[in-house]
Amino acid sequence: MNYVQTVLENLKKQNPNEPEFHQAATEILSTIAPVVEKHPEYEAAGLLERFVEPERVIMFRVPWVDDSGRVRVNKGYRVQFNSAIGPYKGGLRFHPSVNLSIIKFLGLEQILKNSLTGLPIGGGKGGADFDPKGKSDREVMAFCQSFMTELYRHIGADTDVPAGDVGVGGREIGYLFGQYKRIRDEHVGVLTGRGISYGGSLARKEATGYGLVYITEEALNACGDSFKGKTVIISGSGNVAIYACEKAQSLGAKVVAMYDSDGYVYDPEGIRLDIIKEIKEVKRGRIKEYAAKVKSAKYSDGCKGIWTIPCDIALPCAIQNEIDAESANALVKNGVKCVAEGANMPSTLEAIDIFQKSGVIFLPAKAANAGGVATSALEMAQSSGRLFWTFEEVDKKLKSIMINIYHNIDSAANEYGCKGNYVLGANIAGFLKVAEAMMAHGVV
Ligand code: NDP
Ligand code: 2IT
Repeated sequence: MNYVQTVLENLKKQNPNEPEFHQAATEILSTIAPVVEKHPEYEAAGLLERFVEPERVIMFRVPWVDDSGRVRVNKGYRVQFNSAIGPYKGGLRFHPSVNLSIIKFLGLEQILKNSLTGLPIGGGKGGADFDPKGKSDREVMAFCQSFMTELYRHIGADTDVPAGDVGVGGREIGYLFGQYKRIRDEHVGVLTGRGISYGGSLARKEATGYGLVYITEEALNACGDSFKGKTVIISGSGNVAIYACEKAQSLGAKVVAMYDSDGYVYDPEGIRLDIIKEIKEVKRGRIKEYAAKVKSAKYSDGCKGIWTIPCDIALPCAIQNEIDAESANALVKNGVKCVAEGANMPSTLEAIDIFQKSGVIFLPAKAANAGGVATSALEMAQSSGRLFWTFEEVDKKLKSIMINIYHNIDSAANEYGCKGNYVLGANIAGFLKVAEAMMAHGVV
């Protein structure tokens, strides 16, 4: 067994019952093998063993009181995975499915994603098995205050800067920031995705979805194509999905389907995003309501069916492993040309293999959805410099970061003789910078 295989086997043995973490590690380690072979000093320095082991894992009790007066207890997490190139940076996920395996897979991915942005941010991730859905604002506030009452001692503007992810949007960031400020008595950039009135960056809300479409447009342009006139499917109807839809539509695409965790809507006339925003952003409602409001739309229960709708471009923007082999085969059979991941690890390893073997342009999450965290780093820069950039300035920087990421992962793939393999390109380009920094720091 070579070095990479040994590290992966040990990781699986030492971290049993963490299937998502194994999946992300397998994808990464299997593609960086050629780099590791070129650099025997990495093995001598135990670099990979250190790379796959979080620097610190924090797990804590989050007690809070619900509206009926009952005490509830959730599990809170922060995985501070790698700080070689900058302070830990990555979102918080509040969802009942959250466990250590999910937070570790997200943290590991985040290291390489953050490296790809070209900005000085390390990798971290956190969250809780708390479900904000169906809770009152007061319950969400009580939970966020309790969560921060433990988390505050582990984070800081130069140490670890959390942000949003599934279930954590502007409302939750506001409550978390309020509690941090109250405990520490500091108004600093300790969280990103903050409201504009208290130091957030313009365009952060839009950044992940817009960035996804910018990099996809660049990849399409590289083969003489574009979003214009294309039929697009977007899964999810949260923050990433909504702004991916907005930008894709503005480039002339027709988005025909979206979903939430209950089911999907298919609207062959093209999704009316104003109605989706009203349902999701204003009322926190269910996507089913769209079909009641729009005559041309049809609602179906369950999510999987969305991938059987014919499309040119698929943008999975909901959750890990939402596209399995069966769904990938359905997309390919219906002629999909490009799949770009807005969500983290939405395609299983089998699905990725199917896309790549079928010649589909496949843009992996750590490159395709890096626009969110890149704009978070721009928010950090504005906070520490006491600057406030216009929407246009931030959007322009975001676009140029995404275009750079595309060219970096494309060059890395070419350099290693795997033209068009953006999974390999992204892993190698992201890893090299982290490895260089870790080597420079010695054994730490
Ligand atoms: P939101 O909470 O705003 O939206 C999540 C969406 O995914 C909702 O429509 C939700 O439906 C759906 N969803 C969640 N779980 C499932 C499930 N098991 N099956 C089907 N649908 C599901 O989160 P975001 O838009 O912020 O995040 C979406 C994805 O993008 C995640 O993978 C996240 O890690 C990734 N990401 C987010 C970034 C950001 O800046 N926010 C940056 C980079 C990546 P429902 O409401 O019914 O639960
Ligand atoms: O997965 C991600 O990159 C995010 N949820 C955004 C992280 C951030 O710090 O903005």
